[in-house]
Amino acid sequence: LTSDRLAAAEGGPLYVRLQAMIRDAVESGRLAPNASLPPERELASTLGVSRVTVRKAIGGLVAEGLLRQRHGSGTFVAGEGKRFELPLSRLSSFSEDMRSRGLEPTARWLLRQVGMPSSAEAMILGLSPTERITRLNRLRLANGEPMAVERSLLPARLMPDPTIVEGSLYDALAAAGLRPVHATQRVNAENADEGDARLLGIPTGAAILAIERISHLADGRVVEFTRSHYRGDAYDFVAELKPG
Ligand code: 16G
Repeated sequence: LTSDRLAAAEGGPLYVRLQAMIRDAVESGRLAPNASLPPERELASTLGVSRVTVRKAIGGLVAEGLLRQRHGSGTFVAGEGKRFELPLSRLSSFSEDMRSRGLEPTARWLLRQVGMPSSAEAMILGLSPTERITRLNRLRLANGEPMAVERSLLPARLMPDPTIVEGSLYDALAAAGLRPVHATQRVNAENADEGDARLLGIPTGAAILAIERISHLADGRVVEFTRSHYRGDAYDFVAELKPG
């Protein structure tokens, strides 16, 4: 990305020419998938344009899906649209799913606390309204790339100290003898709100798959209620069907 190339870019307003230059750099492979762009300030000074122009150009390309923005780590070229296939009918964990693909699962904590449930939450977990619950909200990443935002609720009786969940919730539950053995899932399509979009590095309003899982222990007690928002551009959920 140089000022010479910017001068050579197709006419129109400056930010449009800047977009044309970046698009060309991506299409020609000079900017590879996942390559990061220089910081806004640096780009503005290299190209001799204002930061407002750079921001406007990049904002448009993020909305188009050519670039992604990751909170705190800048702007980079979107991946090559590789999609993950996940089984819809197995009681597996995010960490296991990613490891089985040779990817490193990590999490960024958004919330990890014990508190009182709303009446709806108490009902879902089958608790009395005075029983405390543990809330775990995480951004889930695979090799550093955001994949899903997960918000889990557990009875605090089963998970009194949420700080014991380091990487995998299911590993922490298994260690306490509380690995779920049965679950029901509901899947629906939604549009990412601003908060989730920022976390996932996708445009606001982009398609996401919202999955709710209620998991039970062998004795039937509910151990988790998790709402997962998966990037619609990164996931296919597949299920094996038998005649019913
Ligand atoms: C999966 C589950 C989620 C579970 C999590 C545990 C779906 C749709 N959801 O993301 O309910 O809480 O795995 O993963 O598959 P962890 O053990 O890596 O924390």
